[in-house]
Amino acid sequence: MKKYFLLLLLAIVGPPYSAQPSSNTESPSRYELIQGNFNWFEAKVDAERRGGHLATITTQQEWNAIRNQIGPSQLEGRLTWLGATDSRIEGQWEWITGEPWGGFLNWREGEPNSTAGGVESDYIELLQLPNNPWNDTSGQDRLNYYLLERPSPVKPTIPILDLEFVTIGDPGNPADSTGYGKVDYEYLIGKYEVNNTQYAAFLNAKAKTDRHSLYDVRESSHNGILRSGSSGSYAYSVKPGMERKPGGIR
Ligand SMILES: [Ca+2]
Ligand SMILES: [Ca+2]
Ligand SMILES: [Ca+2]
Repeated sequence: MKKYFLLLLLAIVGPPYSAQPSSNTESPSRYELIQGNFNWFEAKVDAERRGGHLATITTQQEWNAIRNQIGPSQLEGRLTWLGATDSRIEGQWEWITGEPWGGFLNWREGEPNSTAGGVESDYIELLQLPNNPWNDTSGQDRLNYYLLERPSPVKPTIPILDLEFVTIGDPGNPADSTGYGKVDYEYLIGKYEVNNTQYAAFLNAKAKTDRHSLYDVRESSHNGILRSGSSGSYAYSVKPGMERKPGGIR
């Protein structure tokens, strides 16, 4: 019974990770404009030295996140290197991280045009224009900025983005002989049990202040998840050996 209650709560509160890569303010910024004097190759090395890479903009959501974090006016005032090239096969653009190409494209009209003054254009810069359309240019150009992307601060060991839910219909069903079981509305419930690793990630995302009592204190001595810290900064970790056991439950 309890288990279903937890899953139901999970369904109500929503999956732990919505698409908000830039909303985490506790770690160094996910995206940063780095100022200097770089050709593309120097910018790439500098980004790696800082523990990141030249930014890859693979979705509209990511571009929105970058603009939110850095500020459109900051970006639009600058020529900025990105982490993409067609140097291996002319015309076949690739992100330097190997992420799939084509989920988001922002070429300026007429670009990519493959050459600039007779020089191969195999590298992408963000242009100094509204919404920063892309231009292919020579990697030897010297720009004063590149866009640094750091790895996501949250790296769940088990993917929890893809939780599957099923709709529970039949609103207004009668209660069973215990008096429970009646629900007056349609709702979603997790299709599979979540395990402790997933549930701890959920708690870390949603229960720093545990307003909804998502962590069951009464069962803390024998469930699979430990809580430390104080309200507002609670942190949750999985007890060794309990990682794949059903979440939140002993
Ligand atoms: Ca990226
Ligand atoms: Ca090219
Ligand atoms: Ca061009």
